[in-house]
Amino acid sequence: MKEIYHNILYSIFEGKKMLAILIDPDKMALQQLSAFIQKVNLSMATHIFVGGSTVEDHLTEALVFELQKHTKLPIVLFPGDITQISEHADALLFLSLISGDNPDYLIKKHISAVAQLRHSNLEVIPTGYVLIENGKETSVEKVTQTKPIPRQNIQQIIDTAKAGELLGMKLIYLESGSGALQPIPAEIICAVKNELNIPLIVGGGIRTAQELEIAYQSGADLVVIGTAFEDDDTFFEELKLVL
Ligand code: 1GP
Repeated sequence: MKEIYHNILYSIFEGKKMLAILIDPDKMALQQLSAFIQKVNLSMATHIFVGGSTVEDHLTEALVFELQKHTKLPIVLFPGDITQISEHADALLFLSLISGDNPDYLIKKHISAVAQLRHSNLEVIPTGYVLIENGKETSVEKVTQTKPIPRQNIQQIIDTAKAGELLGMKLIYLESGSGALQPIPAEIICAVKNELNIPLIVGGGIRTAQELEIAYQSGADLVVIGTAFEDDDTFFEELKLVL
């Protein structure tokens, strides 16, 4: 399946919002997977993202291999590291952490990944990853040793996202961090969306149907939610009220 990006563009053209459910291989036991995925398949989810800041080697491969048996939804890798690349997925967000100044996460890890990607069938989607401060230190911050952009620096956030687009990235991902105390404010989503000509992903700290609605109404094309499902899978029921 090499149509993931095209289908994202097409959904936007049709005015359809997208939801990715994020599964962290470190937090999801394989035995729980089948029951969880049944709920995902019945929900409004359009994508499954797989990844985490730190994941034990081979866990991603095992999880993705199992996942593809249970769902027809596109499986998109959202890796914290090159050890999280699996051939069994459909696409890879080739993330460059453009809000930070750590060369490892801007280009070096990407160079290391090429040996694996050169002959791969994965659809590789270059993605500008923009980390925004949320009130507490997140694992992305710890692992990447970068500082998020303060949420009041709206112009810097806009310019960073736009620079990603001008560099040729195909998606911008505004990230508040997994388990963030607060999601990205509507004002920031709106301001960034107004400047971009490429799809906008928003994630981090979204725990209610209302927060999801606000993200969509502010301009997010695709929203990513992980923790809310990990903490309470009745959240699937709450989501039925959206859209
Ligand atoms: C994290 O944006 C994703 O990278 C999802 O965040 O786990 O807070 O939903 P949550």
